[in-house]
Amino acid sequence: MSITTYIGMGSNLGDSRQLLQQAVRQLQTLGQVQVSRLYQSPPMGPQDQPHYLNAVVQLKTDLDPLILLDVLQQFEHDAGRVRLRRWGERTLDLDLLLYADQNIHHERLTVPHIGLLERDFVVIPLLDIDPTLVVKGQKLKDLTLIHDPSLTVIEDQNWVEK
Ligand code: PH2
Ligand code: MG
Ligand code: MG
Repeated sequence: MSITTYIGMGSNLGDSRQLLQQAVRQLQTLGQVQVSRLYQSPPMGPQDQPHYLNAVVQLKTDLDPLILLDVLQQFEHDAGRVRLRRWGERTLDLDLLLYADQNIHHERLTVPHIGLLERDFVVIPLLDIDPTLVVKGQKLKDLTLIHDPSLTVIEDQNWVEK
């Protein structure tokens, strides 16, 4: 019996589109995957960095949360993970956003991901996959931040071939 998890993906260094596609293919080796549309979004944090490509993946998996975190960090490493500063530019960022409806407080991992409800580049792709999602008691589709989004769709759902 597999668990529904959501992973946020971001990149603004290197060939971001290719890096995100590769990450989706790697996630497909772990279980059944559904992918949001592909977005471009202005940077949150330091403004002197390139725009990001962002997307979200739903992954059904049997991996325990900390094992899944290890695997995500391995995928970041495989992508030649470069991260220059906090909230700054990076080649590949894979964030474990949701793990079923669990609340996890661990020194290595906080789930739901901190800031999830404030980031349109996370909330809007999540809604592509499941418009009924509720996080911390909040229906995502009722959040006001989705009405004035800073991000733009650059590809519809089929940006990764099966
Ligand atoms: N990730 C960050 C910092 N800022 N901005 C956007 N638009 N998208 C991101 O994924 C992002 C960011 C650190 O993880
Ligand atoms: Mg991260
Ligand atoms: Mg992040």
